[in-house]
Amino acid sequence: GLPDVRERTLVAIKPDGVQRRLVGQIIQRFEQRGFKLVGLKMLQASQDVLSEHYCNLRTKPFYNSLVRYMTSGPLVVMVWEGHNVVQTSRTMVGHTNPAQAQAGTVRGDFSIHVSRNVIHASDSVEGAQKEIQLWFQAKDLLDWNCWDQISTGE
Ligand code: DGI
Repeated sequence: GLPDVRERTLVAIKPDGVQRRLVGQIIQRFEQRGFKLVGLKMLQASQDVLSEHYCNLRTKPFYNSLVRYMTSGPLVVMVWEGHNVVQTSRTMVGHTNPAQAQAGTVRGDFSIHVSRNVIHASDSVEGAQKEIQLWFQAKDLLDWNCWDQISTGE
């Protein structure tokens, strides 16, 4: 059958990634891999959105410090589209704990501690759908097609 090229995932560069000027390098990895950027914004997250985003972690001992970190500065939140993008993005991001993340992954290349691990990516197709709805309005996701050739209109 045909691959599902319309699968989407939510990726967020966390405040430490923005502070450390890693935005360009991270976006480059996703473009280079072949995924399509369909949504992008920079924002300072509210506690409300984060408590929804991390609702499965509310009982964890690190939850309060996680929310403090995630609201401490701007995030760059993106939606990427393409075949198998959810699973491939998780592989590109690497293990939650940077100490166990492979070199070549974002976390394995740019971080050393689980509480400052630079990037988020949805962990399942269903999770991605929920997260995309939480962070984006449908009108802010753009459905664009690759040009076969550049048309100048002249
Ligand atoms: O999907 P992930 O971000 O890889 O992992 P997750 O959903 O289990 O946890 C969400 C975030 O919570 C993770 O990126 C960093 C933080 N976190 C997870 N486990 C720990 C943690 N933070 C601290 N300080 N200690 C932890 O054990």
